[in-house]
Amino acid sequence: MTGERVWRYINDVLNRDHMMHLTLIDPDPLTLTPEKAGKIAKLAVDAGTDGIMVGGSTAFGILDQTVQEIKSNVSVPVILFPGNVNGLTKYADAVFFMSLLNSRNTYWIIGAQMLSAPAAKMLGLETISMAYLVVEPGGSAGWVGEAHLIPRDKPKIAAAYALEAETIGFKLVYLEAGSGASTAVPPEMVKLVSSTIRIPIAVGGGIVAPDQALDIVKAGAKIVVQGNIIEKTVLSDGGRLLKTMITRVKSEAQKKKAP
Ligand code: 1GP
Repeated sequence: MTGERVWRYINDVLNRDHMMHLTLIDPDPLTLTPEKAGKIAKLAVDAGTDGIMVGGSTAFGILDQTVQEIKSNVSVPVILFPGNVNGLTKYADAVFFMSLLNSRNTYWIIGAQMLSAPAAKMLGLETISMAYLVVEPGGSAGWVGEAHLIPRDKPKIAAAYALEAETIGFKLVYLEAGSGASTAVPPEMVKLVSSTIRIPIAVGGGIVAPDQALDIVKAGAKIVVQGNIIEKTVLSDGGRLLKTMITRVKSEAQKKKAP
């Protein structure tokens, strides 16, 4: 799919709910098969998530099949969240075309993007440019991406990067603490970034409790991304915890925007 259909969908959800919840699924041939990914996606959508992100760094040959399985289970957009140039598939609706702005290695800032841009075009994928900023502790994304990690107590650095991203023309800024991080991005950092830029801010990494998601949304995040906690809970509780969390966060976002 080309055009801006998914970008319009994102904006429609943000206009309607004042926030968006995305579920990240990281396929893995041993632990997260396509069939399991399809089930998780369905339960997450039933619980209220607005879209499915699919990582590619651990997919090892099952990315096409995983996205097809998810697509056959849900009707919300499936957006790729690639960890490298091999994270693309024509079966997805769009790709977050990311640049890890605080990497020390130009490969993660512009090299991988140069190598994969022709493939994204050839596959007909909608590209949504996203500035990716990795904050301490950073997890595997920080280690693999050779990030010069943004210190948790230095929100001004994150805000300066975000302003640079907005100035250059990125559509979104993603503040990443790392998948499975012991601590999520601090709300104080989200608050300063959101008061500095107008483009939407996505936040992910280590968000496991409803209160954490609430604090992040109150601080101004527009997109909350959760992966691990969803993979761990939805198959056993049928999506109850996730539904409670999304309902609370969406109702808080409505209050925040109420006149
Ligand atoms: C990782 O930010 C995402 O890139 C999601 O993190 O798996 O910790 O929810 P979690």
